[in-house]
Amino acid sequence: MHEGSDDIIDTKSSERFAFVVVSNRLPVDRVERGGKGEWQHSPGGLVTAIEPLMRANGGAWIGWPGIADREFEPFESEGSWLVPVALTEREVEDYYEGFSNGTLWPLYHDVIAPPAYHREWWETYVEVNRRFAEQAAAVAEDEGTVWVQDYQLQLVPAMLRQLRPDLTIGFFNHIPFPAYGIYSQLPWRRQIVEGLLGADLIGFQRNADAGNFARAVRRLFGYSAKGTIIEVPDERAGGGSRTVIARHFPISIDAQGYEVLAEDPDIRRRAVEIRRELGDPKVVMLGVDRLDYTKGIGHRMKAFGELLAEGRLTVEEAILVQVASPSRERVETYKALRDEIELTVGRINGDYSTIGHQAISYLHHSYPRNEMVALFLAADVMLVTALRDGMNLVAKEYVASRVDEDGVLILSEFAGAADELKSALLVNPHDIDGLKDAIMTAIAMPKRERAIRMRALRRRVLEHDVQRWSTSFLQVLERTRPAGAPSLVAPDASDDSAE
Ligand code: GDG
Repeated sequence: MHEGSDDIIDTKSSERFAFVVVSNRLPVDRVERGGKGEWQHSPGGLVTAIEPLMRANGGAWIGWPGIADREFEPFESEGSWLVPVALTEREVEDYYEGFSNGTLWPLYHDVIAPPAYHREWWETYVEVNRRFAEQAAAVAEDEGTVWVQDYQLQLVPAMLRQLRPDLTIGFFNHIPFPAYGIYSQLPWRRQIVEGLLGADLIGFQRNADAGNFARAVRRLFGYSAKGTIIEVPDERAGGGSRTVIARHFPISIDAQGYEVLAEDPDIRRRAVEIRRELGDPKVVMLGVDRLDYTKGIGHRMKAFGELLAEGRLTVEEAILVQVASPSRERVETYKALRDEIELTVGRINGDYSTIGHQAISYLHHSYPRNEMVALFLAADVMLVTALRDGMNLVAKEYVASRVDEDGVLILSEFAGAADELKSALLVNPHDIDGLKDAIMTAIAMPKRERAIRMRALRRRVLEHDVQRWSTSFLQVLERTRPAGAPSLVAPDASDDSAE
């Protein structure tokens, strides 16, 4: 945690960096309390993956600090040089809540909710992307590497290449890339693809996402896209072309970090205590999601509600704990979703709970990571029923936490994680009867089968952790660099992106 940057002496504002990460949000949040501001470190998967690289290579991180209408000087935090990008309240509304979360998010998640197309939102998206690109151009060293993250910044690669053709540029898309039949709705479909093609390497979660992108390139521009290689005409190459690679690099978690927490005696005690507080039911089922319409929270509640209605389960034997962390609360669709979910919880609890036993324990809060791990350890069945999800880190966190090799993961085939976690019980969350059967199968699964499945899942997650993800991405990116440019990653680290 840092004191207000106002007090930090800016000694390095003209310094430039060999490695620059650009993401919508910085790895810290600006929090203002009682007239005093401070920076709070917000450790997520991406931060854990990228911080060691930052320390080793002298990196800078460019992003919005999470508060509108404020300007902050760059400052140092946990070995990285942080460069806050200022956004006005109107820009937050149009670029972030509007175009990113009201247009791109639903479109890229297969129009589960209808995307809104507003020209003012698009114009602000272009302006804000330009600001991020200009910041990156200002802090990247000659022939440096810039890694741009996610759908909020898809125009940055081409804008940056225009400003700084000497740079090596990577982009990673954390959410799905939809099939062309859906993508083609976007009035600015050419501009976005052109923006992404400014990168040397474009990473996706699933092979299918990379394939959808390559097809969009062929349909919109007619460029040759064979396998993972796309040839993009380049004026600078004197009528020749540049090569852009588009392939999948499934993101992961700090698996070891979760294991360490899961071995902690305090957290293990807490897991036992949670079960007791829930009334020691035979079966604890758990869902942990941002409160988002892509996560299929309503679908799993419907399935559970029907099992109670049919008497296949009772509240004495099973409880569903649903952590729904608050998310994008100013966006209309999210307000409506919250109402809908809370109505469902109220109905199911009203119909089936008893004085001593609740059907659904619904928690609309964020919890510290320790508590999450205790919940994972307390849960016999983990429900990940996303209707569409780039990866779904929660599925991997559950698996990494189960050092006891117990617990059953029910996983939607529409989550990217399903490509890797094949020993889970895979479900189609739209098929409510199938989901109900999977829940009953999970509950009845013999201990031996649970252990066999969990061991296989754990092997995958522990071997393919987030460190491996970032290393393999940067390794492939490095191969696109001109010979002789300084290296960011050790050459012997494994590249498993094509698995
Ligand atoms: C996007 C893509 C892709 C949630 N509530 C709490 C909490 N969390 C943590 C989870 C997990 C993370 O937030 C959520 O990650 P997911 O992958 O599940 O989903 P998105 O937020 O939609 O993430 C997704 C991801 O980017 C990475 O590329 O996998 O597909 O949509 O780490 O544990 N953490 C704590 N308290 C909470 O209440 N501490």
